[in-house]
Amino acid sequence: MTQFEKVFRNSALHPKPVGLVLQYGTAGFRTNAKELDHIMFRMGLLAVLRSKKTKATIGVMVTASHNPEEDNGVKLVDPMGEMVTPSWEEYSMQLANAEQDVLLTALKDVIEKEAISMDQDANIFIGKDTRYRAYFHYFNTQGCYGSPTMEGYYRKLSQAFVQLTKHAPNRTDDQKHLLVDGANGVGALRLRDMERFLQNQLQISLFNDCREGKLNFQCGADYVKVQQKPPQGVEMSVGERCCSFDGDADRIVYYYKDSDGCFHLQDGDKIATLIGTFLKDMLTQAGLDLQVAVVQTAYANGSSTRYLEDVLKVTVCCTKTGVKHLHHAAQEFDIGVYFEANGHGTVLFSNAAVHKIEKLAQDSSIKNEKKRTAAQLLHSTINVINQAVGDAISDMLLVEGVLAVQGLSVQQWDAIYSDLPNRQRKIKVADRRVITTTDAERRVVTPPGLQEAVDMLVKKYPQSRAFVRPSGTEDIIRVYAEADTQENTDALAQEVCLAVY
Ligand code: NG1
Repeated sequence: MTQFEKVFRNSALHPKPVGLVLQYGTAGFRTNAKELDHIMFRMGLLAVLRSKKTKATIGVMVTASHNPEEDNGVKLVDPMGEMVTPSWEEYSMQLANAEQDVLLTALKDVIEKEAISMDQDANIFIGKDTRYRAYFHYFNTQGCYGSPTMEGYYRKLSQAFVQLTKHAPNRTDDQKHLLVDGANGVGALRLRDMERFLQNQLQISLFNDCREGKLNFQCGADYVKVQQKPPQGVEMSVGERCCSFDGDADRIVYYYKDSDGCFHLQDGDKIATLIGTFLKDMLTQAGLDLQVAVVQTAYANGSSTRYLEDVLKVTVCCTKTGVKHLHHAAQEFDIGVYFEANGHGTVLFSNAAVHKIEKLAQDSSIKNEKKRTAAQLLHSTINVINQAVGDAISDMLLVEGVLAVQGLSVQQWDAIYSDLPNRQRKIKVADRRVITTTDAERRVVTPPGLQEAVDMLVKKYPQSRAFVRPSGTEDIIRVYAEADTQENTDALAQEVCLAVY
């Protein structure tokens, strides 16, 4: 039996429901797990072709990130830990949506277009969540950022973190203490394993740690960000620093409760601002002329963008939602800090920037102590970061390291700027593709008239902004609004929802 005959026969065991069409969205295929059997089989086939083409290991990641437990998803990961290149997203849709009788034609079409040698070996690495992703991206970097094993990951990040804290020798136990909500996901399991490498420089109280409770249910970074309230199961005292991972641990948000019981959220925008400020400071002290840029999406709070542009004076760019877009934009700069407001992100250093920093950090002829320290701090910062795509543990250690070195409390960090009140809403629709957008998803193109309606509503409220876009991961339309007060924000969000219906 030929290879193709085997594929044909086995594909019949994973039949595609006739007529079902699925999109490769922001983060691969993602929907109710019941609809994904044929998709998993076919993505396996495509991963093999991608591996033969690149002559490298390709990742197949099975996760639905922050989605509820009944959903699942799959995406392909390229050899450097990045999302698969866009032209292969097209192939994945051709394969996924081919009816059974034309599946082999679709497969042979990819082989021919990409001139793939079928004699080439293929290597596939499969990852899954508790329904497992972020660490997997790190492993798939083939050793570029350190030894590609779990222990290699723990050691590299922990050592860099401990190096950072050596520049903050007088931290109290309170300053070292952090409450972590693991969202009952893989990040909780990994953090528990990793703690022993942190040499007591971080004392973690872990909640929602997979012992009981459901993945992402009333906990996790998405819940905290969207609901703007603490997760269930975390006992926080006034002023205590807390953070939440999402289910597959590629997002993190921070928060605390003040003496009036008010909840304060430090989301991806605040994390990007904290890191951007620190990097600019260190570069100035080290006398290094490297350009820092911050990449955001339409969901970035308007106050954060204003602070970054007007006070910090760094380049800010806005891309479409989804880390693959931010990652790509951040690669254009010496140092590109990118975070989605929901806490998904990392920092990228160009090879030239890494080289300059390393050279300076190792230069024993530097007499100026401030300069030498800054170069060493920058060097440890590079090592604490998972540049493959970012993950919650690496981002947590980076934030903790920066707060320690800068001597900042969570309240002082929060006070760098004040967020504008904001609200996100979801609208269920029959077909989200009726809405198309432009300008990094900030303006609607179709249906006609909708953008004009949104523009009129926005004019009613001070300091306001609103936009409407189809989700790339769920069958919904998302609405975002911000304005001077929470009341006005909620009214604006409601009015924009009505304009969409
Ligand atoms: P969609 O569903 O396209 O809005 C969501 C998040 C993205 C990104 C992806 C991948 C929001 C508003 N959107 O995308 O930022 O994280 O999921 O998980 O948070």
